[in-house]
Amino acid sequence: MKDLVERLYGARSVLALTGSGMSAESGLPTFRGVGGLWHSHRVEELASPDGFARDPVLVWTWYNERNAAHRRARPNAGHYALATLETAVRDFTLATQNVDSLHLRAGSQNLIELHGNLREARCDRCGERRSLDAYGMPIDAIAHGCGGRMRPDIVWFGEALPREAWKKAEAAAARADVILVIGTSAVVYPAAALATHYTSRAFVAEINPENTAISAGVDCVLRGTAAELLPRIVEALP
Ligand code: BJW
Repeated sequence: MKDLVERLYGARSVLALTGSGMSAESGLPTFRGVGGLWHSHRVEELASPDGFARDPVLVWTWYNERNAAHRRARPNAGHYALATLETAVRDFTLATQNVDSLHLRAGSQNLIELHGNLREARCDRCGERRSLDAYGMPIDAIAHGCGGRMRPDIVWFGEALPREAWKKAEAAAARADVILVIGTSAVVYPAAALATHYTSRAFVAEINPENTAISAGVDCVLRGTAAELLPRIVEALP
């Protein structure tokens, strides 16, 4: 940890990449671990354009349940530590794969939501948007007046990430002195590439209780949880 703290102290530019493990201590499940979302649900049915075309009610029922869980959850000490770290570094970018809005609620400002969010739905034909409240998408409003269907404003498998968000994240990775990779298995691309392919100058540190696809290739591995380690790192900064 001492090495990472020194690197952070001397850094002009920092990128943090987070995944679902970031919100585990807020009570939200990860995707691939034991008890993860993909253990009880088939990915292709729920997180793909084909699955949505086949059964939009099933897909919305699942996302409405997740939306309700996100709203019940509270940001944890790790989310707050990243928001604090942002105030200590001049050029700090937080790129998250999460759609749960917990970084936003913890006060992070320069936030890129790589896989979208569950605050809005959009029509898959005309692009019209509507905000989602705690009840999510009313099932009887999925069919849109233009003939399209309202879908969650998130990125499914086979879909491109929002262009501006991706450009901004790539640029942040390319100029970063330190990249923190927190709570992600780093198997989903292109997000995982931020920790591996755009790191010409960066010291890359992983924070995760488990081994991941990138552990062997990073500069520093801290085995522990986000809510436990991130506050300690921020407190250790001079
Ligand atoms: C803790 C902890 C604690 C636990 N503290 N840590 C073959 C090779 C390479 C790529 C591909 C390929 N075949 C297909 C692809 C592309 C595909 C892909 O990457 N597939 C791989 C799985 C093989 N990617 C895509 O399709 C992407 N789009 C794309 O490539 O577009 C190309 C294109 C270009 C131009 C035009 C058209 C297309 C899109 C990917 C979208 C991913 N979507 C999902 C679901 C939607 C959002 C949602 O419903 O929430 O995003 S999938 C799911 O995985 C979700 C997550 O954001 C994402 C990442 O998962 P994450 O967060 O890493 O979770 P886990 O469970 O895997 O890991 C949790 C970690 O936390 C673990 O390591 C734990 O140990 C740790 N942990 N507790 C810290 N307390």
